[in-house]
Amino acid sequence: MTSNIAPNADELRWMYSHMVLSRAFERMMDRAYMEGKTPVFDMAKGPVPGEMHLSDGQEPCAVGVCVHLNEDDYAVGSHRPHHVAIAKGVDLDAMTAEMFGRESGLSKGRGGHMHLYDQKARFACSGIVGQGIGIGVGHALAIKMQGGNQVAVAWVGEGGANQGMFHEAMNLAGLWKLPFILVVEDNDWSVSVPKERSTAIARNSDRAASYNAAGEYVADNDVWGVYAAGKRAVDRARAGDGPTIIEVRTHRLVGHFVGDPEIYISEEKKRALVDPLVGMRQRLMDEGIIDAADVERIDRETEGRLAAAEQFARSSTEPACESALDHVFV
Ligand SMILES: Cc1ncc(C[n+]2csc(CCOP(=O)(O)OP(=O)(O)O)c2C)c(N)n1
Repeated sequence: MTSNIAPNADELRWMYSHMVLSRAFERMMDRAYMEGKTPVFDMAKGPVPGEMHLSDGQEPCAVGVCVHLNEDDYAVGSHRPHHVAIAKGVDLDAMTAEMFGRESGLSKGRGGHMHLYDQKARFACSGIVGQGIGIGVGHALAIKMQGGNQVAVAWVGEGGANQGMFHEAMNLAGLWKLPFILVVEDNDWSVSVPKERSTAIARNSDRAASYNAAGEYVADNDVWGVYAAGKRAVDRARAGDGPTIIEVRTHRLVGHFVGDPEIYISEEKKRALVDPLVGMRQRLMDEGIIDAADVERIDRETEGRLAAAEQFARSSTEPACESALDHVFV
């Protein structure tokens, strides 16, 4: 959809700095995660145990929508949640500590990277693919029943959009005209299965018509496109006009999980991937929104912020073995 909705300079700087923070966070976690896991990859080893799904390349899907949200709006990420958590303002120290499995983590170290929960930032996510859609629609129903003016947004991969939850939850969101937005991150792959082998229709935004929802398609993983689609969707939701499905054609620049040998993708395809952060930085510099000194300052501040978060996580205590069944459903 063409539009004259465009971000102002402050919004552009906010989106850029959060993309930088998200990318640098992923690079830090990649390094920390791989500690102790080689020479034979063992995901139980090292200071960050378990699986790890990073979001390098998908940052526009998060910042382009979260820039329109307030602290009391709700966000539900997928199993690939860090870019959304960072754009929604989740506590960085507690998020990092959670991924290191420490007591000071968001979920006291019990949840790990796919189960981040921050009540203040109103952020949650789930490792169960597709289930965040139901949680998001639940938030939207609660908003409507309480007469609030907030919106609820959930993010899902294009593979997860084929789960039953997508259809059940979108049906209720449309039926009850809930203030709900679903962002489908089409990164082409569901692990190693390409979209054309999993999905009967080319664009998930076309499915919106079945649910009395609006559909928005963003073809090129750029912040400006996601910003405009996000603005229309949030305005619609706050005005009581019901849900929107936004599909963004995005790319993950890294494997499905850290350690993925990616044998299903050709070197040629990998080389063709375009980094949205590089493109955004260049455009902002060309348009005089930021200069080389700003780029350096933002990088330096980001580095300092992340070093503090990593230090906080590493110096926090691990939960005691006797407490393994505390804070969990048994
Ligand atoms: C219900 C469920 N089925 C299977 C899995 C295993 N799994 C984890 S990620 C994933 C692929 C998800 O693909 P997509 O939704 O496109 O998101 P992407 O990983 O590309 O971001 C699968 C099958 C799971 N976590 N939950």
